[in-house]
Amino acid sequence: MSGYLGYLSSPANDRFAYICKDLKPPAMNVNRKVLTLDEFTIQQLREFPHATGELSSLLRDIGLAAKRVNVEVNKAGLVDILGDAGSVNVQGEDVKKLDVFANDQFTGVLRHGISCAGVASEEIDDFVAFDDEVSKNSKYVCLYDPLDGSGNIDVNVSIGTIFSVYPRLSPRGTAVTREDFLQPGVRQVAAGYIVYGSSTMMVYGTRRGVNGFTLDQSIGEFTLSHPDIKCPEDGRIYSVNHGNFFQYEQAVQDYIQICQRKNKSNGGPYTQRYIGSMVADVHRNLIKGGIFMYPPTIDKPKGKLRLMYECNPFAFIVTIAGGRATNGKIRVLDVEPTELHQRSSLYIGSSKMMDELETCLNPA
Ligand code: P6P
Repeated sequence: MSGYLGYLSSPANDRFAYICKDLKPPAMNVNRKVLTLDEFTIQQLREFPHATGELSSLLRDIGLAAKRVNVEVNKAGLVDILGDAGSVNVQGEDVKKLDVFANDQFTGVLRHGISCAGVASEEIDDFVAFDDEVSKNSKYVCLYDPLDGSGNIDVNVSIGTIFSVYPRLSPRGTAVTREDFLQPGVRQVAAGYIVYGSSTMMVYGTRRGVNGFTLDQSIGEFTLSHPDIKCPEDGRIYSVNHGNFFQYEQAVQDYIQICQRKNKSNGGPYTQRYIGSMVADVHRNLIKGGIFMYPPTIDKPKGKLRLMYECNPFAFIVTIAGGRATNGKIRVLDVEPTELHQRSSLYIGSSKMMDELETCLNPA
């Protein structure tokens, strides 16, 4: 008897017995090779024999810090047991605010790596020049928001880390300078984020593309789960804080109402989705298609989000993936920064949705 035996019930009840003739047993994918982040970055490096490996090493460092942060974020719900920030935990250690803890993790791995000469962080007033010889001779600087949306932790909403990598401008062997950090986003060599959500994912883009890695807790490694991410050209999700509607300029109100009026006959209906955690909102739109907006408001006329470590990294990733990002006037990536923590308005997402938005913002 050839074929693949399906069910086999007791002889007394052959109603459930069937024999699928000529079906091959499903191919047992017993050893599907799942690339870890380390393997992927090394594979990418092998394809560029002249590369120094410093960027690959930096990305692996970020992955290590992200795994450490993930452990603490997952415990955050237990803060009452572990003690709130400022208290002392059962090991007698001072419990830090999670964003301070996250900042320490990313700063620590980068300081002790071989690729980063200095950092700037949402948690630190000024940039930090690493002063040991190896770091001073390193090629890159890194800017990050170590734990964006941390206000959502105590209600168990997804939060994230956002990072941006630039080649330094100052000579290697010297301490980095402010100019190394105040570069337009178009000069980034890599940017990415970690979303600590229903699963923990690290997504990063280089000029070769955007790839997503999901943390496999069973082996403690980020594994390639979303190769070559492309931002859908169109979408039906718009993300904006409606609570600020009457603070937005008229053109933004007009676009929001275009979204609200979408139906089956004009490319809709659209759905409004706003988590209030940028990493979660932009990640969803990157995967499913959509537009995320944080326009200027009366209270925040320059916008709320930070240019260097929120807007620029996402603008780089989404642009590499085929989408677009502007501040309402020009590409975010082309903004010449003047301050480390300067704010920017942000419109980012699927190119066709950005086209329609721009008919409102910049009518012909
Ligand atoms: P609002 C979180 O505080 C954050 O910086 C982003 O992650 C998020 O997109 C935005 O602020 C939400 O701001 O004013 O809508 O609550």
